[in-house]
This record gives sequence, C-alpha cells and structure tokens, in this order.
Amino acid sequence: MIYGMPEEEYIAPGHGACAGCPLPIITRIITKASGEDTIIVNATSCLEVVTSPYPHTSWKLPWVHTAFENSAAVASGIEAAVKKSGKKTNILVFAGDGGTFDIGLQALSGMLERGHRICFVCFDNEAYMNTGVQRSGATPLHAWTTTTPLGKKERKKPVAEIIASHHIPYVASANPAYHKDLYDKVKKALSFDGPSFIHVYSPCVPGWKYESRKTIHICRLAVETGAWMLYEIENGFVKINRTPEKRIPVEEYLKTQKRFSHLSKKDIEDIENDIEDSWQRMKNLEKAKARI
Ligand SMILES: Cc1ncc(C[n+]2csc(CCOP(=O)(O)OP(=O)(O)O)c2C)c(N)n1
Ligand code: SF4
Ligand SMILES: [Mg+2]
Repeated sequence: MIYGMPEEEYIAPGHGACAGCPLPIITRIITKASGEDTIIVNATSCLEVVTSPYPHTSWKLPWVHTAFENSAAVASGIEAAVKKSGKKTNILVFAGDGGTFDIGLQALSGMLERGHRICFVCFDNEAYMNTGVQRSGATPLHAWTTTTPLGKKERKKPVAEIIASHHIPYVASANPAYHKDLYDKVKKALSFDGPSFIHVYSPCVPGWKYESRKTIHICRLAVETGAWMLYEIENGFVKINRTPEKRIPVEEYLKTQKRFSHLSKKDIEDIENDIEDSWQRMKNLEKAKARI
C-alpha cells in the first residue's frame, strides 16, 4: 500500500492528456479502489480520446468506448450479463460533464431507475473540452467558454441532487486533491448493491486557461473557497464532509483561471451568492436529517 491505496496500476504511463490534466490521476485512484475485476464503460470525452488512440490503449482493464449519450445504457446491459453469470465484477462508467449533465442524462436516469449495480463517475471539467470548450449544463455562472464569450448567464445544473432524487443508495462529490477521500468514496460506492454516482472536480488546463503546474493548487482552492463542496448523500441523507473554518474569498480561486478574467465586481458578488446559496441548501438538508 502507498498513501493508503494499493500499488497496482490499471492505467499505463503512456497517454495523450495535456501536461497538468488531472484525468490520469483521478482514473488511477478510482481504478485502484475498484481493483482488477472491473469493466470500464467510457463515454466519448477527453478521457476516452487521450487513452485510446487506435491501435494503442492506456487501459489495463476491459474497456469499452460508448457514444456520448448512451454510456449508462451500455453499462446496464453489461451489468445484466454479469449478474446473470453470478459474478461480482465492478462496472464503472466514466463520462464527462457533457456526457452526464446534458446528453447522457436520459440514459443515466433509466440506469438509476432500474437499479443496476453500476458506479457512474462524472469528470466535471465544466465544459465540452475535447470539442473546443463549449458550454455545458455544468459550466458555472459567468465562466467564459467559446459559446459564452461574455460569460455564462445561467447557474450550474445541480446534477447530484437530481441523481439523488432517484432514491439510489449513494451519491458523493470528490476532488483529486483529497485523494484518499476519493478512494474511500469509490470503495463505499461499490459496496452497495445498487447504483452509485461520484461527481469528481476535474480542472482543464487549456479550457480554464491556467498554468499546468497549478492543477492541485486550484483543486484545493476550490474546496477552501467553498466553490466545490465535498459531501455524500447516503440513502438520501446528506452529509457534508468538509466545512472550511473560514472560507477563503472566492476571488482567490477565480483569479487563478483566465476563464474568469473578464469578471466585474457585480459578477463576483453573483458568484459569491451562488456559492452561499448552494451551501445553505446542503446545510439545511443535512440539518433536517430528511431524505432527499
Ligand atoms: C451525439 C453527439 N453529439 C456531439 C458529439 C461531439 N462530441 C463528442 S465529445 C463532446 C463533448 C464532450 O464533453 P464532456 O462530456 O464534458 O467531456 P470532455 O471532453 O469535457 O472531457 C462532443 C460535443 C458526439 N460525439 N455525439
Ligand atoms: S483538454 Fe483539458 S480535460 Fe482534455 S486532456 Fe487537456 S487538460 Fe485534460
Ligand atoms: Mg467536460
């Protein structure tokens, strides 16, 4: 074991991700938790593109590429076959925010409703990155993308809450700067006999426009400013995992990324209010001890 995780690696060192991309770190941690008896279903996304340029692959596990919209449907079929054969193989879906919040949501909702034992992992880099940084339902308020040149006018879609409303056993948010927390959450997700969802924060160097060496620094700042909340929703009950004693002003986070370089004072206030509102909603749910 190293840093509380097994030494086995299921992603080979060769891949085409940008320098500083957190996707290889995140997938290494997650597959260490799921182990060698795992099948990966990977929706079209940056992760799929950078790990599978034909005829090469970075994957040391059975892996299937699916279309952008149907990863949860393909995984459901695999799970039904695995179940029928009496095996306990772990099935992981890896999809981007576009493949989860937007075009993949219908298939995902069906998978959750049918109760398949699948852990669906969303890598949230807050835009459609491999096609050129177009806005998605996950893009945060006022962020620049190529299709929101003046900043996005809408708030981020609360996808984890939508997913939890399907009454599934486990939903969690995670961040690669808190690697053991991510590892433990995947282990826990796979311990349930039903669907689970892990929402992973995943900065993108060219899409967010920051220096590649700052990835983990930005990951930490996201949590310390409250811009990314770490929580679990287990059988409908919300538990916030980390509440910063005193939140660092969000401006410190925003100024690390050029996608926010155009913001006015009012825009920053809107973002602060958005963060506060999300925290209040989750705190109220936790305090109420009522099931989502
Ligand atoms: C039906 C369909 N529409 C559009 C595309 C083009 N396309 C492929 S991946 C992608 C964006 C993926 O975004 P996301 O899921 O966030 O993954 P990321 O690239 O950011 O990792 C798009 C628009 C496609 N493959 N299929
Ligand atoms: S474009 Fe972004 S998400 Fe894609 S490989 Fe590069 S850093 Fe990673
Ligand atoms: Mg994306």
